[in-house]
Amino acid sequence: MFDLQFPFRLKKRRSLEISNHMPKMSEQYLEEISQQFQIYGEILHAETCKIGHINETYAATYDQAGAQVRYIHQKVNQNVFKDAVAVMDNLVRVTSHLRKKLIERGEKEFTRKALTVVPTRDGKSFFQNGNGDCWRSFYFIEGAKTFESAQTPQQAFEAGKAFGKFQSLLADLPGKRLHETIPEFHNTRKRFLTLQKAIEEDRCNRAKSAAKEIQFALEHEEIVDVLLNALAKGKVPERITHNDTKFNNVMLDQETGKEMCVVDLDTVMPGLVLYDFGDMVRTTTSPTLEDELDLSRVEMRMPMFESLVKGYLETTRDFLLPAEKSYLVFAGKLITFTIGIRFLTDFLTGDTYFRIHRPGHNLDRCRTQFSLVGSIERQEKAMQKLVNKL
Ligand code: GN1
Ligand code: MG
Repeated sequence: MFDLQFPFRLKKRRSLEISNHMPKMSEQYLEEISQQFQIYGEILHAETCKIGHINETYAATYDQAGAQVRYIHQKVNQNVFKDAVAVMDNLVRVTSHLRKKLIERGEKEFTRKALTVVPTRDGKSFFQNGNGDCWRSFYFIEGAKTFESAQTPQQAFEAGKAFGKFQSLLADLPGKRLHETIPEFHNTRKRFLTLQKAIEEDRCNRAKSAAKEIQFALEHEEIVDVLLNALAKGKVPERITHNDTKFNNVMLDQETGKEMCVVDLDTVMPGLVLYDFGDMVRTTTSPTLEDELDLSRVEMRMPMFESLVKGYLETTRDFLLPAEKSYLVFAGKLITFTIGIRFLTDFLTGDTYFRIHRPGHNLDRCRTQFSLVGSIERQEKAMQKLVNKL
């Protein structure tokens, strides 16, 4: 499965230095797991990566014969990803295929353009410790960066291009259908039903404080089945998609600003390209962060949208069907709405899914999403006109 060997031994280690408020438990884990992978040298220090709401991620620096080399160690959240074996099976297939395709295309920097899984000493794709925790490691991609929000149309263009290319490279993945690592992940009807149940039960007695958002959500019921129906009627096909195409999941080259590598591959599975495009609209077109408190700043900006679509079409033109293209704008609205109701549901049920950093955080995130839905709605016709011309 892997083409890497482990010809080295770990040197005797000095004490591990960890920064960025790493939880104590994780310090112990990290010491332990650093020795499980086919990584040469002594681990010097590590930092928590504050990226994502789900997994725990650390960047660790190793001394390899005098050179400092970084690796990513990541603990998979098994509360969210119940079947770690399936996640890792997909991950290995997807990253191997990406690498093969990049090499075939003559890409010199293929190790920077796709994630590379570092195997464990016994050749597995992940390490499971006594507690059942699942850890995996990747090469760290140097000279590239992620950003929490897109600042320029060029960045939006690069994001569209990167995720479009990702879908295109995976279109001919051989073998069986990928595992659904989270079943019905983008089933908006199911998400809506879960919200309705949370409202009815109101277990944490929070519905009152989210009355406006609940009303907004319920008033939008008519949009939840649109893409599900299009799929059921065969108008749009299932493809291999990323399913978490947040702007901060694409690494941009630090020098050129060009797209380098798509990360966060746990939800790569069968899906609609529209869900991917929708999440790009959600996370690249507004200047704000996902949890912006000043809602007057939340805005779908047309120049960002235009660049995003152009970037996306540049890499998907060969396979994208007219029907898929016709739903791009709608998908932006739908996905923003869907993530909004997921945040709202988590707020109502006690913040058990998305990691929060302050009380009411999930409600704040929901408000930001719904403001963006409003901004998209106000510009939907103009957005559609723009896409139709491309
Ligand atoms: C989660 O962990 P992160 O931030 O990459 C979530 C996405 C949401 C996103 C909202 C597996 O992704 O679906 O869109 O938060 N991932 C999962 O920021 O639920
Ligand atoms: Mg993710």
